[in-house]
Amino acid sequence: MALAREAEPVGSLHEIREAGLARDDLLTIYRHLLVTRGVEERGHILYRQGKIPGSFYTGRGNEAAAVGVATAMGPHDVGAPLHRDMGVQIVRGVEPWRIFANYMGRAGGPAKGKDGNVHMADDHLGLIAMVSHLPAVMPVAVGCALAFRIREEARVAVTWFGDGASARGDTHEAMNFAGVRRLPVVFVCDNNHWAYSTPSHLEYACDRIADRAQAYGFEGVVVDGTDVLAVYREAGRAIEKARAGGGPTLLECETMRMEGHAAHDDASYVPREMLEAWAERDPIDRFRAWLREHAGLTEGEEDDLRSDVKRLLEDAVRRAEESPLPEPETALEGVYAEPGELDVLHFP
Ligand SMILES: Cc1ncc(C[n+]2csc(CCOP(=O)(O)OP(=O)(O)O)c2C)c(N)n1
Repeated sequence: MALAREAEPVGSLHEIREAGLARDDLLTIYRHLLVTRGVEERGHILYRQGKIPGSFYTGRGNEAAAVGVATAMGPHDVGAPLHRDMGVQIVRGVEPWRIFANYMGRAGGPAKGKDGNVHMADDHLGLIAMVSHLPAVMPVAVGCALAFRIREEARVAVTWFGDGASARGDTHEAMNFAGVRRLPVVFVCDNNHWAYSTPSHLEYACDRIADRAQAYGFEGVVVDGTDVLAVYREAGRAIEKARAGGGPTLLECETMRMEGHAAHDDASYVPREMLEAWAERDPIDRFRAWLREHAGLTEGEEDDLRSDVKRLLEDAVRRAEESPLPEPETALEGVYAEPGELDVLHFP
């Protein structure tokens, strides 16, 4: 029996207005979804052209989960998104050209050419860089939440992890400590049903990963991660609850990894019927249909939006390719934070 609360879908425009979103905000969310997918599609082309070293990851299928949560964050909150959460980078304001530059190891990327793919962060936008040992970032986000508590700042930390990462010790330690101290942190699980080639039933034995929240002393919620508005509403509730002193929430976004683990993986171990069923619930198609039905999205508006995004991405690729590779003598710059950088609010 599941212990976590199962979130309802969002029905009407009225309901979403109550949750604080005007029509323009809805169009911005749609734009963010399109940019998120567009960045990853363009990136994949650059990868195939041999312009991106290393590997290439996408979050196809997870766009609504990432964009929905990030839209609910406040400007001074911090987030630690992972490799399926490009939408968080986009919503927080990382310009696409800098993402392409990061992919290509150029000096203009957030990692300034010192790291590649989605290993990037802009601390001025409240973003913490991911590392490959995925849930290792969760105690870091909990540490941010503890700092907010000690400094009496009304800020919240949001930290993402996958179904596979949920089995690691760092996840337990982060959630236990956050629960004990009732810290202002939201744990977001992107449950995309696969951890590389390992399916859910070989990863955890409870019904829902969010069921575990009860054992840590806080609320667990499961939301359809392909429904951007439901994700926004539930993330908003969790974030504002944390800000008000109500402690952590574990929000499990149910999604599907629609592509291989990374570009080198054809995901032949994933049943085709499973992919076909989830393709029917494509998050961008779903939101477009909702906007047409409930917010009067017209074809003209959609065309304008799409050509605007296309232009943005073309300019972004051009600008990233113009960005130089880093100079060797900059290798040690920015590796450690300077004391003066440690204690500043974002968006000062
Ligand atoms: C400690 C550790 N073990 C293995 C890996 C290799 N690895 C990277 S991502 C991944 C799967 C992670 O699965 P999940 O947490 O469900 O996230 P997903 O990739 O499905 O979004 C693996 C095995 C790693 N990066 N770190």
